[in-house]
Amino acid sequence: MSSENAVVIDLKFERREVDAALGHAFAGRQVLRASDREQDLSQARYAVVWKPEADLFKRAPKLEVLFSGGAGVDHVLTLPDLPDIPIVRFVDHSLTTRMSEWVVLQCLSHLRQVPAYSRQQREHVWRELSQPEAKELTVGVMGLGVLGQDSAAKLKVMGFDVIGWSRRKKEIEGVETFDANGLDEFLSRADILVGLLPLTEETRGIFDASLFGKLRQGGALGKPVFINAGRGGSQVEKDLVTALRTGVLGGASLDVFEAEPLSSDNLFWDMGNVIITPHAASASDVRALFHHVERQIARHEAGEPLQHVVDRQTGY
Ligand code: NDP
Ligand code: OXD
Repeated sequence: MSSENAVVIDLKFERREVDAALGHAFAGRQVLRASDREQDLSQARYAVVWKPEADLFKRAPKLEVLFSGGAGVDHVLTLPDLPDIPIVRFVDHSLTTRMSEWVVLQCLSHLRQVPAYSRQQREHVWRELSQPEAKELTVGVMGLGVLGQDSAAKLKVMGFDVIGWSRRKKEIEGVETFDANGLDEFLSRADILVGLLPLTEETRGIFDASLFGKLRQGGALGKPVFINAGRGGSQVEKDLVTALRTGVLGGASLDVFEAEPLSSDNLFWDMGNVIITPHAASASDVRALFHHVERQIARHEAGEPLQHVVDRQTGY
């Protein structure tokens, strides 16, 4: 099989899942593993990467398209020797749906007081807590891209009042939207803030003490809740800990962290009002990822434009 159509796989995912998915993908095309240091990648045209090897681009100088193994591309854009070729991010129904499930689950968990009831269960306490309705809460979604828009739609189905914020204003039926200039007004209305932003120079550290202080106090939950599944680099964790301890925030759900994996002595683990998941809000389904890559390679080889190409200027 010619190595000129080869696709390099450099995914720091569960090996068994990658192997199983490769059994159904890239028929007629040579598949090369970057983890095999003996492998000659010099003629490969495509690479599918998640946290790739540092010298990948030196070993594979003829790449034409780089595919991110996930929706986020911060792990790619900071790579040394990154070639000037299109970077395609992963956009797929499976990824979108999983994220919306996680977002709805977290919003409902705070609405229905899951952290408090879990504590009561551990302490064998039978006490009913007050119960607002979803419609009494405004959920503010920061980032109205593929994931933010689907989450917003599904939160609305559950009855939440939903507002959204993005760099450029969006028109979304039933959702009041704000652009970059409307941030303060947007925050002042949110009882639950959901972060679904990419990590860029502009969004690094955006969730800080000043931002938490602008969220609505005294809503149906009493205190605002912060939920983040975008990137940990967007949250200032020392500010977040302080906000949770001082009651500026009533709770949080965190899937992403400044440093991952979260160290075993991190303060968040033992905060009763914080729900933690290990960067698992929406893991890439590897079979769906490879089918998406196959579709894009077919477009590229047919002379059609690639889809979901990253804008290097904005960084997402
Ligand atoms: P998109 O590129 O489709 O959407 C990004 C959104 O963020 C857009 O609405 C964009 O605004 C907005 N945005 C970007 N920068 C700014 C800014 N400076 N100010 C205001 N708004 C901004 O991305 P996706 O929805 O597909 O994914 C979002 C992120 O979710 C990923 O980048 C990744 O980091 C994270 N993710 C996390 C996962 C997990 O398991 N935890 C899984 C998958 C993704 P505009 O519309 O105006 O361009
Ligand atoms: C992604 C992720 O960006 O899983 O897809 O974080």
